[in-house]
Amino acid sequence: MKFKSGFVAIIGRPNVGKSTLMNQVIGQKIAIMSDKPQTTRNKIHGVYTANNSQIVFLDTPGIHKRQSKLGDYMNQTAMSTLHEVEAVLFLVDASEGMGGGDRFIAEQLGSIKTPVILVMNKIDKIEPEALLPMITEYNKLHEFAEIVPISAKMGNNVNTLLEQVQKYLPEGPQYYPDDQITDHPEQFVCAELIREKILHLTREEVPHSIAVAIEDMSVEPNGVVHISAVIFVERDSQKGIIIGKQGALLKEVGRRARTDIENLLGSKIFLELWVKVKKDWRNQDRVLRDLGFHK
Ligand code: GDP
Ligand code: K
Ligand code: MG
Repeated sequence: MKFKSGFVAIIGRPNVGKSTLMNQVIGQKIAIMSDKPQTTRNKIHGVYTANNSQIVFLDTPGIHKRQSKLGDYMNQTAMSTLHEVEAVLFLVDASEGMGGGDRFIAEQLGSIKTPVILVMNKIDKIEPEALLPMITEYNKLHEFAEIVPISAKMGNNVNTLLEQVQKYLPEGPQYYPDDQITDHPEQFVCAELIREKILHLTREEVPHSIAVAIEDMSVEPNGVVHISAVIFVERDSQKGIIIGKQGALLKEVGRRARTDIENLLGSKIFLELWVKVKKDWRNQDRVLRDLGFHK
């Protein structure tokens, strides 16, 4: 039997469970999760190697209606990715029914020839009878290659989904070794872990205006990894929120992030966090580039 491999994109509006699915498949916390929308901005590659095949997953940032240059960038990235992959997983939240965001994405799919698998997630929250009418609705918008109901959280039917995906892989090389699950630099994952902690610990108004950049990551002679990270916010008031009373919130962010990063790297770390105000960073192309959003 020849080895099969290929790239597969995961798309869907915020909070349908893309990161949860990725984590369920890959089995390690790589894609970050939060109840707040838009926590995943960059593509995250997860690699699943099994059954003489390898699937390289791209957790694409959401396809959104235009809001800012960052929104535009995310749309472009997401759409161009869809042409380059072997299959697209379009995730929807079966417990909520079709919403405007789902419809918007389904309409964008019209222009691509790549097979799209409709993945109806969160079936643990619904009665099975609720699926059929929803499938009928979705079928009106696009000709899906497959329709697979799953629970990413519980793991139900996720193996079936993987088998379906494997059908669409061409013969190809093993791109990554068996034990490699991501090709992103560790710095990116560290920044995402820090951002995740902030999102969990702050209120609604802050998350959309933050970005985390790793300024320095170096191993000291005693083996401790020294990481210096800057948290960018748009307003002084947000800086105050993130720092918290007598630095309490920032300390807690650091404590939680350090635990996760130490697990990830398997070594002791020293984490230094700075908060800087960078006005309107979301609309400045250069700043976006500085933060690693390459066009
Ligand atoms: P993303 O924005 O599409 O990446 O969504 P996330 O993976 O961050 O998930 C958003 C929320 O939905 C989280 O609270 C998840 O725990 C929850 N969630 C994801 N998949 C499932 C599922 O299969 N069942 C249930 N009940 N909750 C889920
Ligand atoms: K999310
Ligand atoms: Mg996500």
